[in-house]
Amino acid sequence: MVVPRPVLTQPSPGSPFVLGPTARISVAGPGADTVGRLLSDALAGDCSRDLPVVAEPPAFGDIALVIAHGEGPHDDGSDSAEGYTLEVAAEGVRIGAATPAGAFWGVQTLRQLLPADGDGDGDGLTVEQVRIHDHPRYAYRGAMLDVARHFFTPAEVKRFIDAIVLLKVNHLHLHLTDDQGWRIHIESWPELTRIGGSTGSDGSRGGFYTQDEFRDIVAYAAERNVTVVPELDMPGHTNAALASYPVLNPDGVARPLYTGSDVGFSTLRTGDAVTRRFVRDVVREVAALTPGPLLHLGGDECLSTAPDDFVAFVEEAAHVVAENGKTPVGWHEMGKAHGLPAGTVGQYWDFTTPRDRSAEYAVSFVRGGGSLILSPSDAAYLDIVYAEGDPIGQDWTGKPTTLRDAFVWDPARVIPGVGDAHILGVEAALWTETVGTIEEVEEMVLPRLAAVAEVGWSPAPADTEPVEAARDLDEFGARVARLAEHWDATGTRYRRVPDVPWP
Ligand code: TNX
Repeated sequence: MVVPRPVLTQPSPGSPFVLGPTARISVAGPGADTVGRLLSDALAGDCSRDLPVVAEPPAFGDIALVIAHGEGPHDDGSDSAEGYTLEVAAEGVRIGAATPAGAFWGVQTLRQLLPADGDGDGDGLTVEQVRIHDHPRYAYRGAMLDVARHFFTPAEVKRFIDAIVLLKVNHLHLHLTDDQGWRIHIESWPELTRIGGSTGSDGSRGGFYTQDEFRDIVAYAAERNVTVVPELDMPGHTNAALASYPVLNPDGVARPLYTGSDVGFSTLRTGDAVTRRFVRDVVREVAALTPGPLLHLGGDECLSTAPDDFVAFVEEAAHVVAENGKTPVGWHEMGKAHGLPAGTVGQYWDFTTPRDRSAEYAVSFVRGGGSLILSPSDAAYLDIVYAEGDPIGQDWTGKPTTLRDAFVWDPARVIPGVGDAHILGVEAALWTETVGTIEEVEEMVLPRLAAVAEVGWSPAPADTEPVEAARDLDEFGARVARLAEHWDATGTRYRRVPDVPWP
């Protein structure tokens, strides 16, 4: 009963494991102590238990975490760095992995196998005997949080990270800049946050991360095997920057701050020396704050930038990213440019059935030696309403996105000619024009993120199998219902969609 569904689950008969009062977490191998501490912290929230972490061999009833070369699910031919094996027997639980990441995902599986018990009485914390071998289908399973439209504090971002890791999501894409706000302090352009960070959608309070706060978020994520992908959206979606510095505007006149929800009206003054310096400075500072390999440049919906200017601008900006040691990522429109650095990653946001020229733009990243992240907006845009008439959310995709819509699709069947070899992974995106609080964030994301996470982690359906047959919504819904126990125990909000037999 795990989400995402593991590669191989072999239940066996015999007495279950009981998480008894003397249970400890026994750790061995490099990085295992950190994973052990995170498991201990998680169990405190899930079932009000406080397990000591010890660097000793396991005794009867303990949970052992073993990180060593050769551990993990190698016997099925996989060499995924994020794989793990989990064995539950009456004598104890053993999680084996070759890396801390693998062990950490094994821990998330164990959390889901243990009944969540928010009352703290600790009775009945048992797990049936089972052997699980597991590794992800894609290296990239992402969740995007738009902190530009509505700002979310570092504590709220950490709460979001806590929610996504239970689902083995390993990338947090932070959409840091947009028309409504600039959220990362840039030492060389301080007005970006002083002015551009002062408001948000619907006149919300605004805010920004200092560089120290941002580093702290990145470190919190990294400890949980989550890589932060910062996005500086340009040359469109830049009104907050244009309000902060008159020189960045095509006419040299500062724009007023913007708190509405239109897109496509703003553009940097492309081809200009000051804009060039701006791009170099902001990319350099953000790259320096980012240990991860990816830096996202946006490039979406640049309806106010002349097509040739757009291409020249994104090519130059993407090369600046590469010069700073990062792989550029762009929304699929950036595929209009054919001079991007080799290996530039594209993020596809058109529908599960491509329209217009979106597939062609996406394919151009593959031609350039890059790969794709799939975020089809009719399946993986989690700001789209769940149901007609919802007070929160957008409906521009033409119909609500149900749990079924988020679940019943396959990344390798979206863009003709683009299969798993060219797909880095999947990402669910939460835009926040209409989403103002972290509780609302969670209700928009859960349970649909569980569906996208499973699409990204669990094995591909057989080529011959229609995707509708491969993804059994009833069976998935039953597993999602178990997740709700954890969400209830940890005070995480979720939407009680109709497809799930909620507890
Ligand atoms: C599209 S598609 C956007 C965002 C909006 C979102 C609202 C894309 C890359 N950008 O600017 O917030 O729709 O659903």
